[in-house]
Amino acid sequence: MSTIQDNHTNKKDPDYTLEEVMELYHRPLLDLIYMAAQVHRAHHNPHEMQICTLLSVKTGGCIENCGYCPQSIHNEAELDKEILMKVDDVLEEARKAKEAGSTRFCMGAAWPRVLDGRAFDRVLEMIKGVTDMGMEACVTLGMLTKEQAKRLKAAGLHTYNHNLDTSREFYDKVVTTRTYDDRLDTIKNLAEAGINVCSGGILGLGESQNDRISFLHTLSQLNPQPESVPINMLVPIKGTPMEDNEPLDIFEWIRAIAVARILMPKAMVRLSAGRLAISKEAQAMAFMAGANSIFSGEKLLTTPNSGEAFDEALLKALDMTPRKPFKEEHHHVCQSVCTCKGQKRK
Ligand code: SAM
Ligand code: DTB
Ligand code: SF4
Repeated sequence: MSTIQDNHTNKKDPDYTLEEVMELYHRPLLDLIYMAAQVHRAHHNPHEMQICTLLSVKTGGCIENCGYCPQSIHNEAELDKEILMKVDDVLEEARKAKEAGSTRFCMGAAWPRVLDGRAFDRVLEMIKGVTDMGMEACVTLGMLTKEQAKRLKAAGLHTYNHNLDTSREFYDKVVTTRTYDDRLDTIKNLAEAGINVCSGGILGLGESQNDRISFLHTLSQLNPQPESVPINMLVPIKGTPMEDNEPLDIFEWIRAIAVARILMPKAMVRLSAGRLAISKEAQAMAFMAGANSIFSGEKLLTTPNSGEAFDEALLKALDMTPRKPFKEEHHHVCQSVCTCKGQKRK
């Protein structure tokens, strides 16, 4: 692609070079938001917000040394560690989340990688149960092989979360027990098994603007592009090397969201960790810039989150409604009883 046009609505596959992403990123902020809003409106209903719920099904004790993470054994964060939850307890939480309006239920395990065995079998049961409830089941379990990805697919998994987190150039300032290419290999295994990939990252790790640009460019070059892109703002946690990080300027956060939306028009762009510290006005600006999904509920994995009351009031004030569950959407399209479990979603 040689030129950047302001109206991307006719483009099938935006394919920006690093230089073009850089040019985009540095545009006047309100022009960038305006452009992102146009892309957003061409691909999504701008009045709908997808509500997702997170549950940590296995907490703490992870051998990776991610500098931001309270669950790493290398950090000294205060944490209630928990072994893998029982399937029934997880499904009870999923039921509550569905009642509260969630359409996606994400289960996280503090594993560096998936190991075959009873624990993985139990997670497969959790996925089946959540899928049968009509919710999108998503898991984040660390690295995995192609064979394991196929088993997740067979269990009905909708999406797997595996973040690139930051740029390749900055990666070893954040974690050294694995490489950027390890992350990309897992993403490749997921894509080859036909699983939707949810991949995003964290802003505020101490990275530069160029790191954010490089990170967003790499994400957009994944083939296929991620189905969803979680944008986390660092939650600085006592006992981690990042506890005293300077908070990132909120307009940088919005700028990155707008660029993510333009580069990945069809993706769900999800405001993930860090919303508790972000004003409702800034969140509304992020929605204007193309964010269309949030994690709701009192808790993320281990840290507090804006509760349902806050989110309900925010959506009401902005005249937005929660997005419908994917099964219902399919019923609406085919007008018949659906047996495809949402796999043939329009
Ligand atoms: N172990 C799995 C892995 O690393 O892929 C999954 C769990 S991990 C907790 C999921 C994501 O949560 C990380 O990739 C990171 O983006 C985000 N995260 C963890 N701690 C965070 C923090 N303190 N602030 C913001 N985001 C955080
Ligand atoms: C993602 O990118 N953010 C979510 C989800 N994927 C798994 C996790 C945020 C975790 C924030 C820190 C915590 O609560 O432990
Ligand atoms: Fe935390 Fe995941 Fe890193 Fe483990 S691999 S320390 S759970 S972010």
